Amino acid sequence: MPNKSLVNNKRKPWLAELPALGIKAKDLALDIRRHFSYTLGRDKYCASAHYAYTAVALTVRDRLMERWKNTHYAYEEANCKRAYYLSMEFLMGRALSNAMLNLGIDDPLNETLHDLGLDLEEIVECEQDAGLGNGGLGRLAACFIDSCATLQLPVMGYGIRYEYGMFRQSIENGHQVEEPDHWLRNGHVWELERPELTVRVRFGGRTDDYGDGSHPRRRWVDTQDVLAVPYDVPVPGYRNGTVNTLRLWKAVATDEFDLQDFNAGDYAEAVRSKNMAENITMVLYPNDASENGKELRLRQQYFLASASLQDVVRKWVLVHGEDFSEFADKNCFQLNDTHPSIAVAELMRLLIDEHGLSWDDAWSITTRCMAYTNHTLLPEALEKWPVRLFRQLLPRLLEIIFEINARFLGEVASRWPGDLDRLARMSLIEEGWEQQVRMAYLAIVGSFSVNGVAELHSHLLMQGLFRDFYELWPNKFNNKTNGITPRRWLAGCNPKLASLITEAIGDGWLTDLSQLSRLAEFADDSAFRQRWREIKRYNKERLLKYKKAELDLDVDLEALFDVQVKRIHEYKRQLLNVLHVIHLYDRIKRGDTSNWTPRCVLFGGKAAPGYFMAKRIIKLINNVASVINRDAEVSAFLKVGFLPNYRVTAMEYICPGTDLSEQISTAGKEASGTGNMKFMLNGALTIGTLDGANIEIRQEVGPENFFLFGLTAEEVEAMRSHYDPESIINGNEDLRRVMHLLESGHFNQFEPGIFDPLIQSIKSPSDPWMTAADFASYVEAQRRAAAAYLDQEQWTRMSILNCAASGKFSTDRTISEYNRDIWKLTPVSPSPVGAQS
Ligand code: B1N
Repeated sequence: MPNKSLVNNKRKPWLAELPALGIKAKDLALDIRRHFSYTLGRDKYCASAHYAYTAVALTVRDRLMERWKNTHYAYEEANCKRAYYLSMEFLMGRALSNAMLNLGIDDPLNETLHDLGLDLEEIVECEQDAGLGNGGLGRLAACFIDSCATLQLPVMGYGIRYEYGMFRQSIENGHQVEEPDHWLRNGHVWELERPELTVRVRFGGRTDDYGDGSHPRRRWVDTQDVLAVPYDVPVPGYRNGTVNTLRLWKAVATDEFDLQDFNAGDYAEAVRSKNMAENITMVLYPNDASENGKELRLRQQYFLASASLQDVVRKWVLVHGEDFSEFADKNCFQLNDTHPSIAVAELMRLLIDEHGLSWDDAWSITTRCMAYTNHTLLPEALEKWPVRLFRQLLPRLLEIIFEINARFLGEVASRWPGDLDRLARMSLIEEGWEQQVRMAYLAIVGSFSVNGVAELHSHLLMQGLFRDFYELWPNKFNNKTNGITPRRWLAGCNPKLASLITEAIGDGWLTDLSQLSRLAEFADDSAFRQRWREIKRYNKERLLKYKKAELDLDVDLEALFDVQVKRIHEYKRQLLNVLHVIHLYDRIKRGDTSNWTPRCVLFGGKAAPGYFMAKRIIKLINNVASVINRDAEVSAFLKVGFLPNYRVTAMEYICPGTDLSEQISTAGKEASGTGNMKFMLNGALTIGTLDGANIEIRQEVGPENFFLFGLTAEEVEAMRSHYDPESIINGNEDLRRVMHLLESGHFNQFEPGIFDPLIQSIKSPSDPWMTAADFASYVEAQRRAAAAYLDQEQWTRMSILNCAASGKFSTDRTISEYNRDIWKLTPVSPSPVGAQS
């Protein structure tokens, strides 16, 4: 424990425990006013909602603080094994309502705010999203640490405190425009700076030998160092007294860095080098499931890995001295994709260079405490770093990687003598015009566990991408199907549905989502169905109201709300959805509208700023929407909207109001998906391919409650060699007409040619996403969905059954499996607040 000397010191009364803070409405009211006046120094002339929000947040934070401390004490005293979730992204969203819910002070606080004349909705809206992630991978990390706290597992998140999170998206003339997200501008009440825990991270320089002949040692010298300052964010468990920690690192220049130049009179140079250092944590790379490939990104990765490992190792040494014999029994690092996988080499460096361990001891420790999760099979997302860049930026780590590789290839050679192809395939170093380090292989070789994020995905890893490694170490590989936290994604975002469910089956589902299965019997209760429908309708209205400013659509609440929100990516096939929308438009214009189901098709999602095709898809969606929405003849049948700036908070409004969830990626490409789970939990039906976790969703809910279409992953691969989209288009009258409308420029009358790249990609025999191949079966599945929706009683039944079958997709289940199979931690309960006073 860092401040050992301060603990149990009876002569320091200022360290004595405080009595617990009250959580009654009157206690809360007093604290809110106290923070407003004394902490923030505001008065009756400053009635701004922002300061009211801050005062409320501080009042809630105080209650977290005491539980946070008790949790810390409990872990120290239990001397327990711990796990660390290393991730370049934590897409946390807002914290206030979540903290209120998890602390169980939502009711008294609502009452307080009402008494104080404050509007809760308005207060909550003052909070910026902590958008420190791109999409599924970052949000998964956030759901994971929520579940770890709820399960009382001693797990800490380690990430980066980006000054600028995910960019804000606006739409101008149908195009995406990016604006910087300076989310810290008005302060961030949920973080606690801990400068006393600052560590030093090294870059550049060179290596040399020292030590004597019998003990040759390597060292890393002449480095340019950067300081890593931790900012801790509390992560409350659900009503259990546990508050875990998310530790985010900020890069700060060292003092000597600028002093040298400053004293030499070169002020500008001094500031420049300061900026260089502090640039490391300036901005989140906005690419989802694709490579970033920039030097600054590698700096970020090493910065995270090194700071986090140093933090853990320093604490270890404080308690155990230089005895690392039990380190691997007490610590486990879960690598969120390859982004932090340099941690494998960094732990070796720390143990060998800084703590004098032998290679073999260090390797034994490293490979017993690292575990790697893969999140994608897409080749463009598999990280490779040029050896040249490594040598320049991290020379000592490159040496270690070469040594790991030499020993590893020795092992491969002795298992498969003479198999040179295999050696080349499995080498951590890819040869070619430029040598590259294969980060996924480094992660696999350095870890005792490798997992995928859904059954199909893990299967494809073992049989495809990582087949050679699976043959060598079959027991390393496992599956952990993703999940979502039911606190944020049902209790928090859909309070009306949550109360109805609790009324029906009790509130056990909040921490044991499998209990939702008991809802199934209510599917046959027509009064229950009626209430279910009314809530869905209310949530649709709420969704439209939330987006009213940007989405000036006059939508019938009885219409089928058909929603696809996620990152814009070709493999996710927003294009296929647009083709279907154009097909519906074409039918309406032809007068083919008998038994029509009115629809409101909503899209949302950000395109990586450098991803041309994705940005063009956004433009197409907006142009198609504008043609359709302006056509009075179409109005009663179809509306189309693009929801700008999709983010965590937007999804909290969107998923409760959705009827039909679009999960239509090319089979084999979406590792898991998690949006699919959020929709299902909130009673949407899915139209989807057999991809990622869709397969398990369909298994859980039954094929009769899922609109399946499209080729399987196997069929996709089998079709590649003879894929002929032109003949598919010519053979399908519906698709032929849709392509004709597109090609005739109907949606870009004054912007000639802008959609040609999209049209060409659909028509190309090498279209990796095979959009045309799935069109007919997609349209047919959409017909089934539309027909099903006409029977509202039946649809509601299916909606209830979807929610009832979603229990598997809680991150509580996912995290229990990580813990059972990989981390093997014992839960620890802190003592209740005030117990020591
Ligand atoms: O991770 C999610 C999955 O549910 C999604 O299917 C998957 O696409 C997503 C590089 C990624 N995979 N890879 C990334 C993100 C940022 C980056 O810089 C890759 N994201 C996923 C959770 O398992």
